[in-house]
Amino acid sequence: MAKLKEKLAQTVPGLRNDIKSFVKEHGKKVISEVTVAQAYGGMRGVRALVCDTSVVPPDKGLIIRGIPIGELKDKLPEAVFYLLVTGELPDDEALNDLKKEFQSRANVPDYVWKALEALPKDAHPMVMFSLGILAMEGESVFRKRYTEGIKKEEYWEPILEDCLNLLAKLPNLAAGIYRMRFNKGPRIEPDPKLDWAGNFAHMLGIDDPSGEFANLMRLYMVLHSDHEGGNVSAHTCHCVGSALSDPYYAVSAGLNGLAGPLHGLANQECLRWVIMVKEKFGGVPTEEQLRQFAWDTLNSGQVIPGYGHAVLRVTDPRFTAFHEFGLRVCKDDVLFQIVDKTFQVVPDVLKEHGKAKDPWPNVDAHSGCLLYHFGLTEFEYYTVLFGVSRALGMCAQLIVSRAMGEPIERPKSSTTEWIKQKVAQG
Ligand code: CMX
Repeated sequence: MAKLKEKLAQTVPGLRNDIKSFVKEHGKKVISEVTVAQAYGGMRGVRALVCDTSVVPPDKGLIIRGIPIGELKDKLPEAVFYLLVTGELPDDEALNDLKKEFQSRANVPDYVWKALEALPKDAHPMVMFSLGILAMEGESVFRKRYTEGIKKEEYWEPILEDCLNLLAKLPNLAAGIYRMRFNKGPRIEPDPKLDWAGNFAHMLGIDDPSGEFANLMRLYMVLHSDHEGGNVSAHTCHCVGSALSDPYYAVSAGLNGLAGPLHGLANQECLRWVIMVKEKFGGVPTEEQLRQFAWDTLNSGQVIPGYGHAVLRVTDPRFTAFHEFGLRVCKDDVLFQIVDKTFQVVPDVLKEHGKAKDPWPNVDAHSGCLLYHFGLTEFEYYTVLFGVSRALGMCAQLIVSRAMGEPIERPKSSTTEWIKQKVAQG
């Protein structure tokens, strides 16, 4: 039995019993209230979801199973996945075991490539990615076992199996999409000696004599892996998975939410904005020019992509991790310098503008310029990279949800009339 499965087999029964008795004893305790403004305002701050893989304190940013993301930036994504699922970092044996699991399951079936080739040539890479995953649904072990009849206590086992199969294939699928969509030549076969993200870099086919692009991919995959449970992609995946739709359905659904410009697509939008700055000013602008450009963006009714956050109220530590990488690897790059200068100028502009609750940069403000530096210039593709990484967290959350025996999600909605009556009653 794979080490990760062995570990879960030891811990899941205790975890489930713990939650069961906790809810039995304290089920009536109130942990959150809902105001009218919250009901109409995207449920911001309402605590009605459980997610144990990570938390995002507004003043600190992402913490995975108790470890701040800044302390995980030199880990492999495989190790972070193990941490997300189990709550512990793997030892060398468990890490190597998981690496082998991913290597041995990496093959993407031929019918997926045929389905993708049938799409319009200008299909968005996120459409191709989500569809490629959905096309593989027939591979689901969970669906097969469920149809045969499986006990609820055992759901997590075939869900783990599906998640390992799916995650193993994602770098291969995503790299194949890159090469197909942007006419980069034939697909590159995975190298069985490489780690998950290293292999992804290899299959993308970006020239990488220094090995730093592969390092960027490792960092990228770690930084975007999870962001607690209420963001659009995680919540969607969780909700779909709660209907016992298998991980192919659930992750594909989550990715469709990630594809929105207020969520994962912001990295594409962000680089577009930075390149507009470069083109307008023929290089790095002065602070005053940049300040004016930011105001022009706001005055035309647009958001400044890469800034603001629904939860965070400080500079995103993932932005900081990318910034440190950029300082080490490409500090003379013009786009890096524009991102750097934007960081010095935009928070004050947003504060003066007075609307955004969080004037600080999020992760999307930085990732694009680093990818661009290494020659990955097709920014329509950037959300796919985010998606490969975020699938780690979505899968980890699915495994934990089924391990805990969570029921189908079904909150109560209300009509505006009901809310008005409720308010009138005082
Ligand atoms: N530029 C301009 N205005 C902004 C802004 C920005 N970067 N961030 C927030 N605002 C505005 C909002 O549009 C809103 O305006 P209205 O009252 O006119 O609707 C107001 O400030 C209040 O918004 P908020 O409560 O601070 O932010 P929300 O929780 O509603 O939204 C987010 C959060 C991320 C969607 C928003 O900050 C935004 O649109 N940012 C730019 C896009 C972006 O970077 N998205 C990536 C987020 C990270 C991710 O999920 O990947």
